[in-house]
Amino acid sequence: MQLIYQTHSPYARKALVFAHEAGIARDIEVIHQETSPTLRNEQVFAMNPLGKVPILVRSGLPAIFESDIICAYFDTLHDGRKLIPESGEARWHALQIQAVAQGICDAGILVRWETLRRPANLRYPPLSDGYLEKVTASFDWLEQHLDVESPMHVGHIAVATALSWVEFRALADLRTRRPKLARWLDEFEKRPSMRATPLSGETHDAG
Ligand SMILES: N[C@@H](CCC(=O)N[C@@H](CS)C(=O)NCC(=O)O)C(=O)O
Repeated sequence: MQLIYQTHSPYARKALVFAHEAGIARDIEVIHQETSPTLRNEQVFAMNPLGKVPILVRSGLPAIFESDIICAYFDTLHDGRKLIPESGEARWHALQIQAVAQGICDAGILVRWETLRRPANLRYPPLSDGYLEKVTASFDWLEQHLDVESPMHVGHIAVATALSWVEFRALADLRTRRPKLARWLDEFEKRPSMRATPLSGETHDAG
């Protein structure tokens, strides 16, 4: 399998960390691609009409895109304990946590557009403030709801890769007032899966 990846994408890293935790990373060739809605990458669009990474290329089978779906597919490829709980409240909890992590990344990317990536004369501060509020409210929610003691699940992987990216991009302070979340993140960052997938690089936009 090939994972179409980006070294500064929290979503791509989520998929790769999941593969490491599931014990299948050695079956994956990682290929970096740059993407931006302002710079069309033909190779990426040929596999994903949304023009985004990550994408999983499978031999003789259709490509899979969207990190949630790639993780769900990876979970079918190993015989260990499932990282996406299969039933009951544990399943809904893990998926809810994952969704909040995805929302942090989605809103965080929009903050970056409004504060950095968009030309200065096209920025609209109330919009970046509104997106940033979603990010910080999600930190507060996670401080309350993240199940730091349970066996690792996809939600933990999604939150760790999202928060690690928030800090990589210096988007917001997540540590002040959220000691439980900060402690948990520091521990998670020590995992071999996180150490094997460091974030690096800059986004390449038009102009
Ligand atoms: N919901 C998608 C988000 C993927 C995504 O936004 N990837 C970014 C890189 S961090 C991208 O390729 N963006 C290019 C674009 O928006 O055109 C997922 O979870 O895989």
